[in-house]
Amino acid sequence: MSFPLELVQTIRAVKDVAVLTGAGVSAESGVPTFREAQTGLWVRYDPQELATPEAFRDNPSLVWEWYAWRRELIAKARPNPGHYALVDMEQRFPSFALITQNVDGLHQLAGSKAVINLHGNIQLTKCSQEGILVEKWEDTGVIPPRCPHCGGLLRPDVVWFGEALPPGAFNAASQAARRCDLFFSIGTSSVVEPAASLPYLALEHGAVVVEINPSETPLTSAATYAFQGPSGQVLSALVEAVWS
Ligand code: BV8
Repeated sequence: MSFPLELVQTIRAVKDVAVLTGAGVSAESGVPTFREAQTGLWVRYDPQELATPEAFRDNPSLVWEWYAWRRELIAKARPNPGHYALVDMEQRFPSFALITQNVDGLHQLAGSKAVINLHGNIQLTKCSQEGILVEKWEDTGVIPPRCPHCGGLLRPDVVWFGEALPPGAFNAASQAARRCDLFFSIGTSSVVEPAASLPYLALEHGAVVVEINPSETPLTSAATYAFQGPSGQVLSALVEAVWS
């Protein structure tokens, strides 16, 4: 795979880089994305219907089971070459921020340090009443399990549709997008707000924006460069082209 010389020179010259990743970065690790068909049991549910406070209020056991199924899938998943290319890139720039919409923890597992989790972490559980993280609870067979402190329903520590993002995370992500010289948007359908606004914030502040996705997205026409391909392959080829 070849890259425009101008882009290779830009990547070699810039000091401040920000990256936004979505579910597509974990696709080559076998983790289903949101908008591609949900496999097996979940084929009849729309993730946007399940990842909401209303779904949890109306059918807490269904939502808990959906996350248990996803946690099992993710527990078997390993980082792919795209995750490792981003670990490599993090060492190459004086300032680097990895902003992820993913809740699978694969960036951290691969060794990325400067990770901003916009939408939480599926491996963490919190009390739906107190909002505090809960590590251990009695397994009484009741689903969802209950908070050992207050008896409230336990839930995954992720941001559902209609819920606010952790303010610190989104502020840090916005700052990174404003100050960077180069912004990568990788493996995201670029439709979920406010994360989807970040590449435009970078563009407004004069950054070069590079999109990597096998398909077109609403960002594609606005991006400075758009590479259509799987992130594991494209990112590995890019690291090779710039630093080998
Ligand atoms: C909020 C965690 C306000 C849970 C997720 C305008 C402004 C603000 C809000 C809104 C707005 N308009 C609408 C809203 C509401 C809503 C929203 O954006 N709706 C959309 C559908 C229009 N936003 C929210 O509700 C957000 N909250 O704004 O709150 C507020 C403020 C104050 C007080 C109260 C409320 C919260 C959004 C977060 C929802 N949580 N996840 C969980 O995981 O279960 S969203 C989830 O979907 C992901 O985290 C991700 O963010 C999002 C999008 O998914 P992607 O990562 O892009 O994945 P997707 O499947 O869509 O696409 C995969 C892509 O990969 C594809 O493009 C594919 O081509 C590509 N691909 C495939 N293979 C590969 C690949 N790419 C590379 N390599 C490959 N091999």
